[in-house]
Amino acid sequence: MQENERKKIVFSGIQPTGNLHLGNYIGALRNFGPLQEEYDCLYSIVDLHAITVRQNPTQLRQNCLKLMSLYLAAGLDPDRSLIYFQSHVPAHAELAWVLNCFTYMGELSRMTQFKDKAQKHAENINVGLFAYPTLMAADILLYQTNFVPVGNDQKQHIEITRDIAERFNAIYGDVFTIPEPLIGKVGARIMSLSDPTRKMSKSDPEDTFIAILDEPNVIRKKVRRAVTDSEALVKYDVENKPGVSNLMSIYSAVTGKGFAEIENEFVGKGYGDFKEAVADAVIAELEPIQARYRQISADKAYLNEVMTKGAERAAKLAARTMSKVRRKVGLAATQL
Ligand code: AQP
Repeated sequence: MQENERKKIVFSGIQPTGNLHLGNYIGALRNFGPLQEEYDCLYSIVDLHAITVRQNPTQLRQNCLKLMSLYLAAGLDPDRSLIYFQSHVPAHAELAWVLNCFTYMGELSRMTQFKDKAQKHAENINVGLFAYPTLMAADILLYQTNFVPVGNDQKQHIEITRDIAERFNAIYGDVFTIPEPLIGKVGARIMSLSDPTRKMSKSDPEDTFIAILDEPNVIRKKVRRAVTDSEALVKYDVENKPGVSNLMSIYSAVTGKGFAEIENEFVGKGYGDFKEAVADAVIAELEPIQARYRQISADKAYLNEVMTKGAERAAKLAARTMSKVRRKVGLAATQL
């Protein structure tokens, strides 16, 4: 790349809503580090998104720090990537408001995540939950993002982000870069261990997911208990063997082996052997991250420094887009 050529921008975020699981790791987090080589990356702890569902305030604060420690333990380098809390850059909320005015109720009503979460939290279907995609669009568009690494479940939200940006640009000129999703081929949708037809989710009961920070013996127990079928055949067939296929996706994602190779490896062997191999591979993948996490999370001064610097740098970048947006929509500057 020419020295004067600007690197493309990558943005992604994870909600500090609980224990990060293997789905978050395989679908998103583990893809973040390698992107730092080629792109200018921003990785946010999206705490404003988290409060669309009721949170315990003390726990939310702890979860934010926990998530930042995990980002760092998974290989994010604060000298190369911008790591910050979403709520420390008020421009996210400001742009989200503007974008709300360019987004239709019908569009938001079609979002699968809204429908799922409205069902899960029927007692609290708030406006924030409904407008979640416009805040996510603001996160992405504020930084003129080119690529958004996410799991498959977020594809629809990237599509609406593109629609909103194109609509805005059609009225006001080229204000926003149109982003594209980066979705991995394997493991973009890891399913629940107890119901492999549903995605693995932080807010489901503990035994349905493997947390990144689960102890090795807990991981082994959870894999052993994962739902499979009675055929005793390791074969990738999502429709008829969703449990086995899910474990194969996990195994493939952490070992790099293809599905055919995995099927051959376990010819004539039962699910017992297969599950032990899956557990071994997952433990081997997560143990080094867990060790780094224990070190990093104990260093509060370091975490504070990363958090503060990240917010300052992100706020500067966000201010550029925000001042353009304000000018375009006709909000008066503070100096006449
Ligand atoms: N099961 C999954 N498989 C692959 N990728 C996944 N992601 C989430 N679940 C899976 C990806 O992880 C990133 C962060 O997700 P999030 O913070 O938006 O929240 P979530 O994990 O999608 O939500 P959960 O697990 O259902 O928790 P709650 O209940 O708190 O909302 C995203 O890139 C997502 O694609």
